[in-house]
Amino acid sequence: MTHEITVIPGDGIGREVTPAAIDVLESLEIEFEFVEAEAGDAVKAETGEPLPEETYELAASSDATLFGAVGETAADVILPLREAVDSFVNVRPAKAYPGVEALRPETDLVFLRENTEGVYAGHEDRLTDDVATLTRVVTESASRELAEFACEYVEDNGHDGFTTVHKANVMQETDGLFRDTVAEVADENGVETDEVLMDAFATHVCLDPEQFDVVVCPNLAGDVLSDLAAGLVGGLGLLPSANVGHDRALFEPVHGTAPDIAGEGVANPAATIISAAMLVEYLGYHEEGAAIRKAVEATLEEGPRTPDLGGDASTEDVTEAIVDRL
Ligand code: GGG
Repeated sequence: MTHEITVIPGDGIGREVTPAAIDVLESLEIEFEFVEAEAGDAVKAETGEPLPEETYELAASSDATLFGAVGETAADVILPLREAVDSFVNVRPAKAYPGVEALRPETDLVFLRENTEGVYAGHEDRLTDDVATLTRVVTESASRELAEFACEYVEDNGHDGFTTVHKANVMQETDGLFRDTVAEVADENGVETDEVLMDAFATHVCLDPEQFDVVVCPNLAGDVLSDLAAGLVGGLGLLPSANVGHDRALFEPVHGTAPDIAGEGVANPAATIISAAMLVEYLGYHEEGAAIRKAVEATLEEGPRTPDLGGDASTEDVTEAIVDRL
């Protein structure tokens, strides 16, 4: 069986780390057909359109999508692409690896981020020169769907329960609805939960990350707090993600385009390659996914490493080492 995978490298280091992940996928004994599509800042500069219709349609119809990174056009590209794959949750594991210098080497977290609404729902207006507004949307149905996924996720992956992160003491209606719905679903499913205000979470996760495991949170909080967790484990080059929908999914590193190093060939491919591991696991190839993870972990521990991790290897060197280990 051949799996059709849409590949959207995007901009900046997205164009360097995506081919690295393809090299890894091509070294597996799985049949893929990769269809490359454009989106992002460069294609907008060329055509005026950041997300060509063809790219949207490909993501909406292929078995899975591998996405690199976009910069200024994030709202015009990644948000519609998540809609194209009907994604309701963004799974973002943030874990420290042996051999990688980390502020908190004991960190091992998984963020389950609501992926359709909150302040990312797109209801933003410029009313006057002085006033801009944003409507924050939270629905019972999206909160319920996320919570149901979280209950299944903790059961399937052997976790004891999850922590809900919110700011319901200030955003009483929106995060109040989010918090209450998530608690209700956990209760219906017999899953243990606790809850923490998102500002307190930011402090506690820095001081003692081990007290958290699976973290369920609204959209913006999940985006920001997972980047914070990247700081605890050694950097954004290590965080993969899966945008999971009902029938398809899109996989991307958590990092952006990294304009400071783009074009130098030294971007860390680990986040995208682990995202590729999540992709093959999503397609049902668990042994292959585990093998990719093992090869990445061995390479992080023994080298070669890219400069963000203190090494002097190139993206290609690291990718080759991972493929060799596979
Ligand atoms: N691959 C990740 C990427 O391009 N990130 C840009 C970004 O700003 N993403 C916002 C989001 O994840 O919601």
